[in-house]
Amino acid sequence: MSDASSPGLAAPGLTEAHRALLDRFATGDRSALARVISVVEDERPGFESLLDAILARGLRAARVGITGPPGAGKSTLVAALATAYRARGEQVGIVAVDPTSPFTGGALLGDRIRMNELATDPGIFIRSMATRGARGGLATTTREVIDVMDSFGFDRLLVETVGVGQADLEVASAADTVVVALVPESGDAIQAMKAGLMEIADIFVVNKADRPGADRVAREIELTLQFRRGVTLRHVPAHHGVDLPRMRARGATGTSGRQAGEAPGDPGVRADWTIPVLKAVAQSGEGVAELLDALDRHRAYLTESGELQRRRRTRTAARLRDAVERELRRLVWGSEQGRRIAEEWLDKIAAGKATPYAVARQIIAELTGRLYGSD
Ligand SMILES: Nc1nc2c(ncn2[C@@H]2O[C@H](COP(=O)(O)OP(=O)(O)OP(=O)(O)O)[C@@H](O)[C@H]2O)c(=O)[nH]1
Ligand SMILES: [Mg+2]
Repeated sequence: MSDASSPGLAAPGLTEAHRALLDRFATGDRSALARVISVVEDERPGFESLLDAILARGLRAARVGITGPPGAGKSTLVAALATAYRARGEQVGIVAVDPTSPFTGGALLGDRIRMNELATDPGIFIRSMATRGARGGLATTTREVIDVMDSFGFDRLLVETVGVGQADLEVASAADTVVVALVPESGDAIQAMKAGLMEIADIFVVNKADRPGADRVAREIELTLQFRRGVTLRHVPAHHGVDLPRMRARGATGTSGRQAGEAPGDPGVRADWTIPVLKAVAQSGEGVAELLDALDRHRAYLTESGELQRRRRTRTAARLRDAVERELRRLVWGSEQGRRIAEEWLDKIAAGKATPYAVARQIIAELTGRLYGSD
């Protein structure tokens, strides 16, 4: 890989047009950013080389994901956070992965006005992405668009996604910090647990606390966190000299299972993160300062504990797996030879003389010129 100042060298396959686009991208031209995102999102010819060149510039934004059920107030929270980060002088990128989000004009007029106000701020860039039905497709391109936004140079990236399916969880986990927004409506906390939101949350916000039931939902979440913590603690081996009563006392404040492990050499001390359960009225801005504070504290925790590095590494590993799978798909189905071998073997498979698995190995072996062992 070349250094960031010569992105062209990192991607020899860049077309002239993409090279020019990249130059404009590198100077902070927002229309170039929008264009790059479209190329990546639509997987237009040459998008991989373009991505290579862009990713070679490095990633450094503080990424915050906001997820939760439809209508929980995610966009309202994102708008409030964006405004607050702007007030600190940060450049803010917003990615909304949600077809019904106000960013795409699908919601009430009030939200749209708020978003439009945000959108006229040159320090804020908003991009909404449609949810696609394609198998796995959503998560893949979405994560790449987030990377593109990151490498453009925003200080802060806010990613809104509805927390309903696996793909949404994956998008949320492209963030360094995940905020789960819930509302007081009955059953929300239970739904959140079922949907796997408990596992990915670093911060909970019970939004719409102007409605009845917010305290109850907050308590339910606290209790669930406590319970999970209790279960985790029972597996801590006593002979490591861990001070169980002390840790249990900490666990009672709702410490999650998603923290760095024990500090090496000092098993009694953990770089812990206690998941806060906050209440907010996003519409009026109530509780937003507390959320900002929690986000700052989480950022500090991430860097001090080494957890940020660990999360980035996990993300990179997942990305690498995706990239390898995509390359393999392209190698096989993008080549005349691959398709031809598959075609030739179909009759034999049908006649019971071969299996798809054996043929798959055969195809890869022929295309890569490499023979597998029979193991
Ligand atoms: N009462 C009350 N309403 C709120 C609050 N926050 C947001 N809303 C309203 O709730 C509705 C949904 O808010 P959004 O911010 O669009 O929620 P969302 O989670 O982004 O919704 P989707 O993207 O469609 O899933 C809007 O009408 C908001 O004005 C709040 O704290 N209290
Ligand atoms: Mg929304």
